Amino acid sequence: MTKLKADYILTMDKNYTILKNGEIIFDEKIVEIGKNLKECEREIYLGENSVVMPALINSHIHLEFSSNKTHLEYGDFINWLHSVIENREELFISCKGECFKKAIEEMKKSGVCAFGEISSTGNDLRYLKHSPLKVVYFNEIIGTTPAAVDMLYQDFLARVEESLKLQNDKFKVGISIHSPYSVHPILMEKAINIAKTKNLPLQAHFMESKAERRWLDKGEGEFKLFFEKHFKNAKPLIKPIEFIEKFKDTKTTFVHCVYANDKELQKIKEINASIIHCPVSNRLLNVGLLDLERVKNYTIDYLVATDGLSSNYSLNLFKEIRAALLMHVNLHPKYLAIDLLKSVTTNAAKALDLNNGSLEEGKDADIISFKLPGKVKNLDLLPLQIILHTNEVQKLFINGKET
Ligand code: MCF
Ligand code: FE
Repeated sequence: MTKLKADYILTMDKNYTILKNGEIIFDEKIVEIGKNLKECEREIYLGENSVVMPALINSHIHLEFSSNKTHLEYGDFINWLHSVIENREELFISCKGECFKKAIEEMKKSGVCAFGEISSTGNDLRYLKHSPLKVVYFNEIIGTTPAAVDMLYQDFLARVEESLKLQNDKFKVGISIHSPYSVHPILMEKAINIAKTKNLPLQAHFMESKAERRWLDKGEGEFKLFFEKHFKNAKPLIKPIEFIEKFKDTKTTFVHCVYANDKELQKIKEINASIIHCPVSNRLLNVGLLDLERVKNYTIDYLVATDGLSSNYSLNLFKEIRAALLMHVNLHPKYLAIDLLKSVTTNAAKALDLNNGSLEEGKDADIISFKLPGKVKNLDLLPLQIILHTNEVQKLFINGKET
């Protein structure tokens, strides 16, 4: 049993309780949280201006692309996509053990205890077997060519089965349907059926760019040229609203949604899905900024994530939420900061079905601590100060073990 004492404890519980001079006792799970608790054999005071809060969850990344630094083209979504297709193999080959390790290490330093990995090859599985962080491993299905459907499905099935062998309390399996423009409806149907029978969470990129909107609505624009160049297949295969409907009765997160319209947001709400917002990725691919106010008006939960190093310069989740704080200039920083902390803790835990994200009795002891550079007199501003001043954490506990 360990007891941590900190100047500020941000519980992220339903009442959003902040404890000044608080204490938390835990083993693998959180046992008690409050003030002046019973004595423990191991007690640590974390020092002046110390903060304890739930460890963070990065709900959407692509580790396979972690060797990218300067290869991919930023500034235009379609050009980026062309550059992904051109560089994909080379980037995959150059990301082996050390590369995965570095990527995970960066997340870990920023206080991440769990991440949602989108894997299109299964290359990362061998390494993730020994990941120090919790993993939700989304096997990606992608491909529109009818003649390749069987082959793609067999490859996908084999990856799903390999990953299922690793399932344990730190490794969960999920399925990713890449997007409505890139997956053949037959493949989509089959993959979603597997998710339903095995009760696996789903994730899908959705309405990321204006080009995607135009292609799926009208079969026109830059995507038409893209498909003609790469696949000789120039018809959109599904209406966006039907795409969302296919995820009914599943646990799904839709990534990006920058160009989702009112009907689609309504549908996302109806099927109880959440949205993953990747502001830096959206900025670098120059697709625009998700309207968070609108998402909130539909009472849809949103999660913030980094996306992969394929469309970001860093996997540091504190940097990502700071970017979000600075980008959403129409929202009040004090209230946005609270929502952003929720987006990487409670909302993410709920969407990925993890037993963490808040400091409450019975939750997994996934906890971080760090120090602020000074006192915070007005506790309403604590979330904002945390986001402004934190890059790396001092301690990270996963299931109660310091990692
Ligand atoms: O989220 C970003 C941008 N949108 C779509 N896909 C990806 C992102 N980062 C990596 N990807 C992957 C995706 O999973 O790139 C490939 C897929 O395997 C692109 S599709 C030709
Ligand atoms: Fe992505």
